[in-house]
Amino acid sequence: LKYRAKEEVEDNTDANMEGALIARDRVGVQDFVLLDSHTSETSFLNNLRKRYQENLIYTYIGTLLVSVNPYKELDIYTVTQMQLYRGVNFFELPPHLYAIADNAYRVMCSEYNNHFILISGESGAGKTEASKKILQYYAVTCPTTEQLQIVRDRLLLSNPVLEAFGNAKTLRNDNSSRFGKYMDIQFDFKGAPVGGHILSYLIEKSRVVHQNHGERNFHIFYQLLEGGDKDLLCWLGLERNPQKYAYLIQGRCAKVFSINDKNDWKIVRKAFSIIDFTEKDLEHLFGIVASVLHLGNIQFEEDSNGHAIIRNGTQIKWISKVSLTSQVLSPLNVDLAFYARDAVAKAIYGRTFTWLVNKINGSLANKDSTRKTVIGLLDIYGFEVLDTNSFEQFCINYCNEKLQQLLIEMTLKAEQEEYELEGIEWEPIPYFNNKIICDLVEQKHKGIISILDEECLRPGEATDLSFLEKLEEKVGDHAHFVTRKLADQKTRKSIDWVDFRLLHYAGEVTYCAVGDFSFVLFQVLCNSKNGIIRDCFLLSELDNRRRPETVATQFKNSLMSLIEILMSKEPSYVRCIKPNENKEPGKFDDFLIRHQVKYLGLMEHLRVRRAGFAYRRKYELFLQRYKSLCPATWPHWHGPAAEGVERLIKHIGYKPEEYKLGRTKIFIRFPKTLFATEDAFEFRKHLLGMAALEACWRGA
Ligand code: AOV
Ligand code: MG
Repeated sequence: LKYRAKEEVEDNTDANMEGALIARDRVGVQDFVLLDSHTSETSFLNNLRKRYQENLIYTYIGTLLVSVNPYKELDIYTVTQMQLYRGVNFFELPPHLYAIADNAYRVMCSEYNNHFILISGESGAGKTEASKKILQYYAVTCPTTEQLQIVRDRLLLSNPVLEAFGNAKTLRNDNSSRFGKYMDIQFDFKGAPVGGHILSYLIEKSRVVHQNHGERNFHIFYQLLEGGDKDLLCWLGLERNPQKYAYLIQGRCAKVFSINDKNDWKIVRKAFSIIDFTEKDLEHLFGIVASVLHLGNIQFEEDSNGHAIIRNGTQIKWISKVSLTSQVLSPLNVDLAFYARDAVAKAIYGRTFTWLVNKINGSLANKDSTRKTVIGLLDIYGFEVLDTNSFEQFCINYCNEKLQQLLIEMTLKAEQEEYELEGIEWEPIPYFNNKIICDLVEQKHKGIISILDEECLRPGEATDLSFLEKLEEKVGDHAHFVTRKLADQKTRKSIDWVDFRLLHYAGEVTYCAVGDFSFVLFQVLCNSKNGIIRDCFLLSELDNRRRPETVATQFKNSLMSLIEILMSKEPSYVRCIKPNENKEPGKFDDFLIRHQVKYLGLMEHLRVRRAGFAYRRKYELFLQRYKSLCPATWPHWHGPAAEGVERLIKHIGYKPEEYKLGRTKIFIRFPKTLFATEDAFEFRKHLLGMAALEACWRGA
């Protein structure tokens, strides 16, 4: 019964074929590979829509999972459901995140290798929810001991803390991730989660000082004001009303219907205590949050010399009390003073976030040196287009571009190259390769980031306009790059802002860029009496500032090493789709979804899958696992592995259309074939006595 799914409709050989066909008509097929008609975009969309309307938000393309955000609570994430998916073969139950999670886990346990699950899709598509559900799945289903409970709790509770400081309401998503996150979950040889490690990517600092209409600052500010007890607020010099703070009112939506700040505050407070934050840590941390709010309320006026003076000293007093030590006396004009104020707020917040991640990592660290395997979860900020897109959107979208590239490399390209390499006959399938856009951004000397770096090295001489001119000169004729004509530039009022436009894989975005951080202010922060701030602004950094890496280059490098981390692991993919622009349950916006299906390359993926092979393994590995199924190969086969495999599959009766033999690997077309073999193996294992067999196929 465990194997019987409610919507088991793909099995045409079933006696009850008629019933299955009727069901299929209603709920569609659970794997796009099984679609009857030729693979047109329309039939793809129809299938997705049918399922969505039946609350079936998940559909496979082979082993890749497509998810459409339901925007409502579904009862498919219960513990009973989790247990249902535990240890069950991939296609025997309706598609689910749990099946992806379980599959990665089982392969990890049996092959002792590392995995990652890449969750992608545009802003609001459901990536963060998916990654949390996968983590919960492991927390509930993996074996654990009393000792390890704490690790499990910390893994789970790192989420509310990071979300409080790193997520915010945007127009596209009420809980939008404003940082990228890659989290390794470490497992011991018994498959128990024993530790974790988080890498975070560029948090959107500009949000601290500026929010667009209809957006909020990071959740933590509102949580603290709503939920913090009276004494705490009093100590921090804060008032409960968010309307009092300049950094919180620009979006004009401090209160949001879907968010319960008071309750979230409680969760975050509890999480802090479990993740091992001391009272001192928290005092400093909330001191920083408060200082940022006070900073935002500092107003400057012009004195008779044209210098900025602070209108009212109250905020400065509070800031000195809860975080900084000294005041800066620096002759700036009023505009620059405001600019410097915001720069300090952003820098403090950004670095505190990094400190927070490090602190959490400390509490997740497993010091035991025995070999561990990992499953990495990648949940980044999704592709987004805003009214004004700053440098941060440029980074976010570039990051999405890189992940799309990784996916192409690891699936479409790798798959086709492998067939060629293995000598398998194959009709090549064309696809759009976004490498050309990644190159435009990151290429040495010629890419946008290089050009930006060069301009940053000419302080005083370079302006935003000269940057734009350089772009025009170096990448002006690139197919994915557009600038306004320079003539237009002349009529623009301010040269602080420059625009250029990129044609991303997911759509067109117009960007403008600014910003830097003053040296003097850095020194003040180094001498702060707030422990966190002192840790975040190390004096030693000042010495290295002669030729600093720009933020763009740092980001580029961090992405490069992320890609390296991922490339060394076995991938699973979840592609999230956003069904409509209004966060509305049940609304399937054809136009919007068709666009995503296109740019995510889902059709190409399906074509490669349909024409291709669901499963492949090196002859040696395949033989080692299944040799007990054939008298000729059991217990030892002394000839070449390829011949052993041939004998083996003849013996168990593979039909010619079910497989192909490559140079080094066997390719199996349908998952069912493999599952039958796997079941036979399980049965055999049972007969032979498990321990002996396992020792044998591990080559012991
Ligand atoms: P994102 O991570 O992809 O956007 P989220 O995972 O935050 O998007 O999802 C956005 C919202 O959609 C959530 O807050 C939920 O209300 C709803 N939602 C998503 N998935 C589900 C689900 N499986 N069941 C019920 N509701 C769901 V961004 O971080 O903005 O790129 O930067
Ligand atoms: Mg998110």
